[in-house]
Amino acid sequence: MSLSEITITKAIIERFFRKFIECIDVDTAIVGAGPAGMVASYFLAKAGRKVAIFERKLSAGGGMWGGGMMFNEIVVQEEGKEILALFDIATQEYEPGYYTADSIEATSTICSFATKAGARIFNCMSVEDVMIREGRVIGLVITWSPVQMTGLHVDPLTVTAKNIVDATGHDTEVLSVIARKADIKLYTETGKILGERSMWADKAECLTLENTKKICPGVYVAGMSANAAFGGPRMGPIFGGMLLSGKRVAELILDGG
Ligand code: 48F
Repeated sequence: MSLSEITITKAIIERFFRKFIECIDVDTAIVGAGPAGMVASYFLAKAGRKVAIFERKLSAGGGMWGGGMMFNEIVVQEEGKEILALFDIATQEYEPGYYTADSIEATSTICSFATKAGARIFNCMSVEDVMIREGRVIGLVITWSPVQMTGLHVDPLTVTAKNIVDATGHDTEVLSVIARKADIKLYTETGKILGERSMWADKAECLTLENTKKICPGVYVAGMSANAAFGGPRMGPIFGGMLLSGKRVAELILDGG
């Protein structure tokens, strides 16, 4: 049988749009496919929720591929190791309480579990704005990342979601747009984004979990974005907090809290 380029083209276009149209109204829309966003999507999809992640970059995985300073190993503590074990990711004890994992195995495996559980990841799509009705964030405004990167004057499209998770990492991009454009007070001390503090791994790992919560009507924060929102420190290449935060935000959404 000879292959037709036109059939290949039609297959990609039709199958992509079928996938995309199923995700323009979802239970949970997650912004950012870093470790926190991907773990959250896995637990939500596994529980039967319709969940889509919008990721700016070509690859899912955020800051986990590069380990620490591009040495592609990550460190997790005991609780983080338990999450990696759920995904069958190998860990090795370094010293009591410190475990290492290959960052490529960890990132690719979590991505695989999430997508096989039914989470849809839309890569090369950037969230540039939100939709708000009666004080609640009800959706996201999305565009192709290359459109943003090249500054083309093209209007975006929209998706709606019952729950939105800002898992955009250090930059808290969803919250930043809410803070800039809407009169919504965030559930922080000042009602605004408090901003990330300097490195303190021990404190940051605990706070990441504490700070994983609803931040305003319709929106949760997870991962580094949670710490940045609530003024917590960064933690560097220890990833247990990110993984646990992803699981926690999924639990909160499933509990409706
Ligand atoms: O930064 P990232 O990995 O966030 P995370 O899950 O994990 C943080 C750690 O990687 C590390 C750390 C912990 O040890 O400090 O930094 O909290 O992943 C965030 C993802 O969000 C994407 C971005 O490309 C990255 O892959 N992203 C950010 N803004 C947008 C976005 C946006 N506006 N639209 C779509 N994707």
